[in-house]
Amino acid sequence: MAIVNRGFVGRRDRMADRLPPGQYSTLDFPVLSAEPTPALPHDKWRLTIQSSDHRAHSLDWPQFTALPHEDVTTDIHCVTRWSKFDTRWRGVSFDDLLATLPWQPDDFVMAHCYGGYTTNVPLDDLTGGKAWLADTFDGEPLAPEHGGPVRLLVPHLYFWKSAKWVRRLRFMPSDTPGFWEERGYHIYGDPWREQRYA
Ligand SMILES: Nc1nc2c(c(=O)[nH]1)N[C@H]1C(S)=C(S)[C@@H](COP(=O)(O)O)O[C@H]1N2
Ligand SMILES: [Mo]
Repeated sequence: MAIVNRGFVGRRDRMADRLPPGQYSTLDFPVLSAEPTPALPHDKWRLTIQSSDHRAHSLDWPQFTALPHEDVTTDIHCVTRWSKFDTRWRGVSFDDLLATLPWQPDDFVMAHCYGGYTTNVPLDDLTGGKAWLADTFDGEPLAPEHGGPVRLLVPHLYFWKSAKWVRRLRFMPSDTPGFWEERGYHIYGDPWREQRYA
Protein backbone atom coordinates (compact mmCIF):
# COMPACT_ATOMS: atom_id res chain seq x y z
CA MET A 1 0.00 0.00 0.00
CA ALA A 2 1.40 3.34 -0.98
CA ILE A 3 1.30 6.08 1.58
CA VAL A 4 1.43 9.46 -0.04
CA ASN A 5 2.00 12.46 2.09
CA ARG A 6 0.53 15.10 -0.21
CA GLY A 7 1.85 18.01 1.81
CA PHE A 8 5.41 16.80 1.50
CA VAL A 9 5.18 15.93 -2.20
CA GLY A 10 3.58 19.27 -2.97
CA ARG A 11 6.31 21.09 -1.13
CA ARG A 12 9.01 19.13 -2.93
CA ASP A 13 7.48 19.92 -6.32
CA ARG A 14 7.38 23.61 -5.56
CA MET A 15 11.02 23.50 -4.42
CA ALA A 16 11.96 21.60 -7.61
CA ASP A 17 10.52 24.50 -9.64
CA ARG A 18 12.99 26.78 -7.94
CA LEU A 19 16.04 24.64 -8.67
CA PRO A 20 17.83 25.52 -11.91
CA PRO A 21 19.05 22.58 -14.05
CA GLY A 22 22.05 20.70 -12.64
CA GLN A 23 21.76 22.28 -9.16
CA TYR A 24 21.07 20.72 -5.74
CA SER A 25 19.74 22.61 -2.76
CA THR A 26 21.71 22.96 0.45
CA LEU A 27 21.09 24.49 3.86
CA ASP A 28 24.82 25.24 4.27
CA PHE A 29 26.35 28.52 3.23
CA PRO A 30 29.66 27.48 1.64
CA VAL A 31 32.45 30.05 1.43
CA LEU A 32 34.07 30.35 -2.01
CA SER A 33 36.88 32.87 -2.29
CA ALA A 34 39.72 33.10 -4.76
CA GLU A 35 41.64 35.37 -2.37
CA PRO A 36 42.17 35.65 1.40
CA THR A 37 39.44 37.53 3.28
CA PRO A 38 40.54 41.19 3.47
CA ALA A 39 40.33 43.14 6.74
CA LEU A 40 38.11 46.16 6.01
CA PRO A 41 37.42 48.37 9.01
CA HIS A 42 34.50 50.74 8.38
CA ASP A 43 36.67 53.85 8.67
CA LYS A 44 38.94 52.59 5.84
CA TRP A 45 36.11 51.34 3.61
CA ARG A 46 35.12 53.29 0.47
CA LEU A 47 32.91 52.48 -2.49
CA THR A 48 33.84 54.28 -5.68
CA ILE A 49 31.62 54.50 -8.73
CA GLN A 50 33.53 55.33 -11.87
CA SER A 51 32.28 56.39 -15.30
CA SER A 52 33.93 55.24 -18.52
CA ASP A 53 35.30 58.76 -18.97
CA HIS A 54 36.94 58.60 -15.54
CA ARG A 55 34.55 60.64 -13.48
CA ALA A 56 34.41 59.15 -10.01
CA HIS A 57 32.04 59.37 -7.10
CA SER A 58 32.99 57.86 -3.71
CA LEU A 59 30.94 56.93 -0.69
CA ASP A 60 32.35 56.39 2.76
CA TRP A 61 30.69 54.16 5.36
CA PRO A 62 28.38 56.80 6.91
CA GLN A 63 27.26 57.89 3.42
CA PHE A 64 26.58 54.30 2.40
CA THR A 65 24.62 53.47 5.54
CA ALA A 66 22.54 56.65 5.07
CA LEU A 67 21.22 55.38 1.70
CA PRO A 68 17.81 53.72 1.73
CA HIS A 69 18.04 50.03 2.62
CA GLU A 70 15.59 47.26 1.82
CA ASP A 71 15.08 43.64 2.86
CA VAL A 72 15.49 40.95 0.22
CA THR A 73 14.70 37.25 0.48
CA THR A 74 15.99 35.30 -2.49
CA ASP A 75 17.40 32.02 -3.78
CA ILE A 76 21.07 31.94 -4.79
CA HIS A 77 22.79 29.56 -7.23
CA CYS A 78 26.52 28.80 -7.35
CA VAL A 79 28.10 27.43 -10.51
CA THR A 80 29.65 24.65 -8.38
CA ARG A 81 26.02 23.36 -8.26
CA TRP A 82 24.76 24.33 -4.82
CA SER A 83 21.67 26.46 -4.51
CA LYS A 84 20.39 27.96 -1.30
CA PHE A 85 16.74 28.92 -0.97
CA ASP A 86 15.28 31.90 0.89
CA THR A 87 18.51 33.65 1.84
CA ARG A 88 17.74 36.84 3.78
CA TRP A 89 19.68 40.00 3.01
CA ARG A 90 19.46 43.71 3.58
CA GLY A 91 21.12 46.32 1.42
CA VAL A 92 20.94 49.25 -0.95
CA SER A 93 19.30 48.55 -4.29
CA PHE A 94 21.40 49.33 -7.33
CA ASP A 95 18.56 51.63 -8.43
CA ASP A 96 18.93 53.73 -5.29
CA LEU A 97 22.70 53.79 -5.70
CA LEU A 98 22.40 54.96 -9.32
CA ALA A 99 20.07 57.75 -8.22
CA THR A 100 23.04 59.32 -6.38
CA LEU A 101 25.08 59.59 -9.60
CA PRO A 102 25.58 63.02 -11.16
CA TRP A 103 26.11 61.48 -14.65
CA GLN A 104 24.46 58.94 -16.95
CA PRO A 105 25.85 55.43 -16.53
CA ASP A 106 27.19 53.29 -19.37
CA ASP A 107 25.63 49.92 -20.29
CA PHE A 108 28.06 47.54 -18.53
CA VAL A 109 29.65 47.38 -15.11
CA MET A 110 32.86 45.84 -13.85
CA ALA A 111 32.77 45.20 -10.12
CA HIS A 112 36.26 45.48 -8.61
CA CYS A 113 36.90 44.06 -5.16
CA TYR A 114 39.35 44.66 -2.34
CA GLY A 115 41.79 41.81 -3.07
CA GLY A 116 41.60 42.12 -6.85
CA TYR A 117 38.66 39.92 -7.90
CA THR A 118 36.53 41.35 -10.71
CA THR A 119 33.28 40.38 -12.40
CA ASN A 120 31.26 41.95 -15.22
CA VAL A 121 27.49 42.48 -15.25
CA PRO A 122 25.30 44.35 -17.78
CA LEU A 123 23.59 47.41 -16.27
CA ASP A 124 20.18 45.97 -17.25
CA ASP A 125 20.83 43.09 -14.83
CA LEU A 126 21.56 45.47 -11.96
CA THR A 127 18.57 47.80 -12.31
CA GLY A 128 14.81 47.29 -11.91
CA GLY A 129 15.06 45.75 -8.44
CA LYS A 130 17.38 42.93 -9.53
CA ALA A 131 20.57 43.72 -7.60
CA TRP A 132 21.72 45.14 -4.28
CA LEU A 133 24.78 46.17 -2.34
CA ALA A 134 24.20 43.97 0.67
CA ASP A 135 25.61 44.75 4.12
CA THR A 136 23.41 42.40 6.19
CA PHE A 137 22.76 38.66 6.05
CA ASP A 138 20.17 36.90 8.22
CA GLY A 139 19.79 40.00 10.38
CA GLU A 140 23.52 40.30 11.17
CA PRO A 141 26.25 42.46 9.63
CA LEU A 142 27.53 40.56 6.60
CA ALA A 143 30.39 38.32 7.81
CA PRO A 144 33.85 39.06 6.37
CA GLU A 145 34.16 35.63 4.70
CA HIS A 146 30.87 36.25 2.89
CA GLY A 147 32.00 39.63 1.60
CA GLY A 148 31.46 42.02 4.49
CA PRO A 149 31.19 44.87 4.96
CA VAL A 150 29.49 45.09 1.54
CA ARG A 151 29.02 42.70 -1.37
CA LEU A 152 27.15 42.81 -4.60
CA LEU A 153 24.02 40.61 -4.69
CA VAL A 154 22.78 39.65 -8.16
CA PRO A 155 20.71 36.58 -7.34
CA HIS A 156 19.28 35.87 -10.80
CA LEU A 157 22.79 35.17 -12.15
CA TYR A 158 25.26 32.54 -10.91
CA PHE A 159 26.66 33.61 -7.58
CA TRP A 160 30.17 34.34 -8.91
CA LYS A 161 28.64 37.61 -10.20
CA SER A 162 27.87 38.62 -6.60
CA ALA A 163 31.24 40.23 -5.91
CA LYS A 164 32.37 40.13 -2.29
CA TRP A 165 34.24 43.08 -0.70
CA VAL A 166 33.18 45.34 -3.54
CA ARG A 167 35.31 48.46 -3.76
CA ARG A 168 34.71 50.01 -7.18
CA LEU A 169 31.91 49.83 -9.71
CA ARG A 170 33.38 50.81 -13.05
CA PHE A 171 31.03 51.59 -15.90
CA MET A 172 32.09 50.46 -19.37
CA PRO A 173 30.64 51.05 -22.85
CA SER A 174 31.07 47.35 -23.78
CA ASP A 175 31.00 44.00 -21.97
CA THR A 176 34.46 42.90 -20.83
CA PRO A 177 35.24 39.65 -18.98
CA GLY A 178 36.17 39.72 -15.28
CA PHE A 179 38.25 37.27 -13.23
CA TRP A 180 36.33 34.00 -13.79
CA GLU A 181 34.93 35.07 -17.15
CA GLU A 182 38.52 35.35 -18.42
CA ARG A 183 39.17 31.84 -17.09
CA GLY A 184 36.40 30.11 -19.00
CA TYR A 185 33.22 30.98 -17.13
CA HIS A 186 30.31 32.25 -19.19
CA ILE A 187 30.29 35.98 -19.91
CA TYR A 188 26.66 36.28 -18.66
CA GLY A 189 25.95 33.32 -16.34
CA ASP A 190 22.20 32.64 -16.32
CA PRO A 191 21.60 29.58 -14.08
CA TRP A 192 18.23 28.79 -15.78
CA ARG A 193 20.01 28.45 -19.14
CA GLU A 194 22.95 26.67 -17.46
CA GLN A 195 25.42 29.23 -18.74
CA ARG A 196 28.29 27.87 -16.67
CA TYR A 197 31.18 27.93 -19.08
CA ALA A 198 31.95 29.81 -22.28
N1 LIG B 1 35.82 39.16 -4.17
C1 LIG B 1 35.32 37.96 -4.46
N2 LIG B 1 33.99 37.85 -4.68
C2 LIG B 1 33.47 36.63 -4.98
C3 LIG B 1 34.29 35.50 -5.10
C4 LIG B 1 35.67 35.66 -4.87
O1 LIG B 1 36.46 34.71 -4.97
N3 LIG B 1 36.15 36.90 -4.54
N4 LIG B 1 33.76 34.28 -5.42
C5 LIG B 1 32.47 34.30 -6.12
C6 LIG B 1 31.89 32.98 -6.16
S1 LIG B 1 32.51 31.90 -7.29
C7 LIG B 1 30.82 32.65 -5.40
S2 LIG B 1 30.01 31.17 -5.58
C8 LIG B 1 30.36 33.54 -4.33
C9 LIG B 1 30.51 32.82 -3.01
O2 LIG B 1 30.02 33.62 -1.98
P1 LIG B 1 30.07 33.04 -0.51
O3 LIG B 1 31.51 32.74 -0.20
O4 LIG B 1 29.48 34.09 0.34
O5 LIG B 1 29.24 31.77 -0.55
O6 LIG B 1 31.09 34.75 -4.24
C10 LIG B 1 31.50 35.28 -5.46
N5 LIG B 1 32.14 36.54 -5.20
MO1 LIG C 1 30.93 30.12 -7.39
